[in-house]
Amino acid sequence: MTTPAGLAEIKTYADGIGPWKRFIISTKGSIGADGKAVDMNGDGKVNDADATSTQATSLVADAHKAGLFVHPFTFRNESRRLAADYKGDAKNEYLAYYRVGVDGVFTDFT
Ligand SMILES: [Ca+2]
Repeated sequence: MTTPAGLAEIKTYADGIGPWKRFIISTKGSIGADGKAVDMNGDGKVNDADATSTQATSLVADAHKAGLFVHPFTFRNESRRLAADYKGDAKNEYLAYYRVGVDGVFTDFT
């Protein structure tokens, strides 16, 4: 559904898409020798704060080329839900996605 052909199919019945935000900008953590995700920030928990953002995919641009709006989900103002490079500030995550060109977002923290 996220390929140009899939997006063209969606355009036959919808005006936009609401993908999981990781389809646009994902996160990447580290796996230790034990095969488990590494607690990079040493807080005793493994979550999004132990990962960093990846380069954006072409999904937003591809969707716009197909004439679709893009409103990814779900944005949260919780440090455990924010990749380390957002430095615990949800505004940095919003900015990253708006710079990629999203038209709106679904959030739990308006
Ligand atoms: Ca951690």
